[in-house]
Amino acid sequence: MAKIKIKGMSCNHCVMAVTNALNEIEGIRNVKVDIAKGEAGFDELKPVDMDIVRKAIKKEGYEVV
Ligand SMILES: [Cu+2]
Repeated sequence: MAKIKIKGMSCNHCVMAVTNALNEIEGIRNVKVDIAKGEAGFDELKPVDMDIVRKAIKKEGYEVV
C-alpha cells in the first residue's frame, strides 16, 4: 500500500472529498484516509503518476506534503 501525507484535512467531509478524489484516479483502489495522521493509503493496480495524485488532491483544496 502506498502512503501519502496530506495537509489541510479537518473533518469527515475532508476525508470523503480526499477519498473520492483518489478513488477516481485510474489504477488506485482501496483508499483509506487516516485523518488523525493526516495520511491517505491506497493500493496501486498499476504505477500511478504522483503528479496526477497531487493535482486531484489540490483540486479538492488540500495539499500533498
Ligand atoms: Cu473538512
